[in-house]
Amino acid sequence: MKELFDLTGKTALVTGGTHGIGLAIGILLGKAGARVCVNDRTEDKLKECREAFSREGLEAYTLVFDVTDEDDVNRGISEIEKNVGQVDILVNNAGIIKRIPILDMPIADFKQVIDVDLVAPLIVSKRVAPGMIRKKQGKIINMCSMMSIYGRNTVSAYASAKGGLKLLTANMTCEWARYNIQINGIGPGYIATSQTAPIRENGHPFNDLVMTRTPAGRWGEPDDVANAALFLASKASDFVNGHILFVDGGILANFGYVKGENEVG
Ligand code: NAP
Ligand code: GCO
Repeated sequence: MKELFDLTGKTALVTGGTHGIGLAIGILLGKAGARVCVNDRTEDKLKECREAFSREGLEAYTLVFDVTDEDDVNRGISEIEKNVGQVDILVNNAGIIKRIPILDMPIADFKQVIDVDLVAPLIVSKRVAPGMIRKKQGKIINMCSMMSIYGRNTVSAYASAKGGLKLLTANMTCEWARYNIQINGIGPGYIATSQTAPIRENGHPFNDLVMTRTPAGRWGEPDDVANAALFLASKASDFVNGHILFVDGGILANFGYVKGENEVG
């Protein structure tokens, strides 16, 4: 049973994995035996990331590159291939959000979100996939979202990107599954990270919405998402492909309820 989730000998890259969901994923993949690489845009966050890994008795190979810059990505992946090994597990985790009403959103802002959340997973996957094809094995995990299937006020750019990422995951599957590469997405619900801090903290009303709309009655934690990533990175998911695994405490199953109607006991 342990072998199913043993990543010993595998090289994993978690983009933007210096904190939040990405850091939790990187640490768990490391605990499962993978050699874990993490990139970010600045060295200071990578230093904190190495310290976080070290506190777990693990080592992260960290490097600076911007996932939206094709030349930077090529340089970064070449460095990983030279110093660590070919990427066996790619987690396209890096992402941003801008919460601005459509009529107020500058086009440049919209394009920036699309670049990071949709084009960058394509750039990094395109650079990593040829090695996986040659090796006839690989795992690609695209960090999608509930907003891959739902919209909501102010997150048009983010939902457009994450919706596109859901179908990019499907198209990668159509073209690469034949090489024993499994390409899946994870759709986290509302997770307590710096990305959601503005709508979770200081009594923000959105916090009440999440707490009532989520049947589990809590915000998710980065480790909840990391557990799903371990499954999708391991042998246990070798026949799972093109799938978006939602990790959302049941929110997508819940149309909603009148406050108090389903309080039991
Ligand atoms: P986070 O704490 O903001 O982490 C996002 C990471 O991406 C940061 O480390 C950030 O680095 C990095 N990043 C951004 N732009 C980059 C670029 N151009 N090149 C390299 N790295 C870049 O957010 P999170 O909540 O952990 O989210 C991680 C992923 O999960 C994102 O794709 C997000 O959309 C998705 N997600 C989150 C939730 C949630 O509720 N939190 C739910 C669904 C999906 P810097 O800090 O240097 O900017
Ligand atoms: C928001 C949140 C969401 C979550 C996540 C839900 O503003 O609604 O940031 O977008 O981050 O994507 O799946």
